[in-house]
Amino acid sequence: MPEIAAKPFSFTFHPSTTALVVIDMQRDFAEPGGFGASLGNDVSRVQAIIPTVRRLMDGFRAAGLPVIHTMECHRPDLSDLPPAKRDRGSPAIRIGDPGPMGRVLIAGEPGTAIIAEVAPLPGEIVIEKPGKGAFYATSLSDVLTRMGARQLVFAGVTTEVCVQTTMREANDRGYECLLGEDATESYFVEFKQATLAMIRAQGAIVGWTAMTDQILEGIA
Ligand code: TIU
Repeated sequence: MPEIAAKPFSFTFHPSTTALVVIDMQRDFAEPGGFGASLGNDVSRVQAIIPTVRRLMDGFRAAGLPVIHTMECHRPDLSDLPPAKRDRGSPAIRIGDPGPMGRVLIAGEPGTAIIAEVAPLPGEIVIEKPGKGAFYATSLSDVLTRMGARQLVFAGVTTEVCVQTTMREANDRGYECLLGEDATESYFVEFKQATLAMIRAQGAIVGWTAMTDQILEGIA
């Protein structure tokens, strides 16, 4: 079995059962005026990883391995938006409100779109999700079963919110999960570092972590 040099130890995988899952690389989390900024966050840290995420995606594409994208978003009628989520944090602009990039975090709006540099190619799967985890109220489980996936490599934002939640959901479903250390980002430096550490602690209790160069070397 091929291996990726990872922490806390090598990540073994089979190319025919491995997929990349890119979490929520949306304008709403990376640009001023979006959802992330409305919660009071500095979004520049997210912008900085865009080229690295692109490099990782292109490596999977070149190796003929699937790339799956997720988007955190809600229906225009807000029927999948619990009031508890809408009101949380008393944001300057709430989910569904009109903002500079359209209605915040609503499917089909310009700000909700995936950032152009890391946009899905025709034919790649895009999972729209109303929660932080990508398995809740989505078809992701069925999609992965149909693909025969067993190992999942993760990238995207934010590390301790949607990425970690999804990795934990995937780990509990029996997937072996690896997170790209430099292909994920948080609005909080210390939360990212803590998340990487807690994922790989206790003998990879949630999963593995590795740098993009190591992942690309392993899948090439
Ligand atoms: N606020 C924050 O850190 N993240 C989110 O709300 N969603 C995702 O992580 N995608």
